[in-house]
Amino acid sequence: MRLGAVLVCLFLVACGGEVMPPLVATDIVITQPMPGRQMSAGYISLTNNTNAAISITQVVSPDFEAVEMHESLLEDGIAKMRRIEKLTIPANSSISLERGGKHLMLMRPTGALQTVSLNFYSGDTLLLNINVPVSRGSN
Ligand SMILES: [Cu+2]
Repeated sequence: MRLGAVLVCLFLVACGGEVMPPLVATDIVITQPMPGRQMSAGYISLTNNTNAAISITQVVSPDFEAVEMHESLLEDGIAKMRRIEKLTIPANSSISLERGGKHLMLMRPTGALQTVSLNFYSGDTLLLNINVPVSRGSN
């Protein structure tokens, strides 16, 4: 009966009229630029609260001259990364950009990095804007 009560509560919360944003970013880490290189990496979890897949096709930041979406891969035992054109988050699911996997590559900072603003687009549509402090560690 205990489980039944919990399920009822969840159902009430879900139907409580609170509208969830379609796309939510959590666990955001923007690294300090690697020593001697004008590049930071961005790690983030993205949750799609809608019933349709969301595809991010571009990420733009006023704090960097260029932002690319990358994925890491092993080729003949050598770690490499390549650019990906879009990042798809399936309906009602989350994806994680993390070390050794998909990530954001933030190139050529336009000033001293303290807080980074990131805008996620699908085509011309702005899906999400976040502002996050840069982490203190170098990775
Ligand atoms: Cu990269």
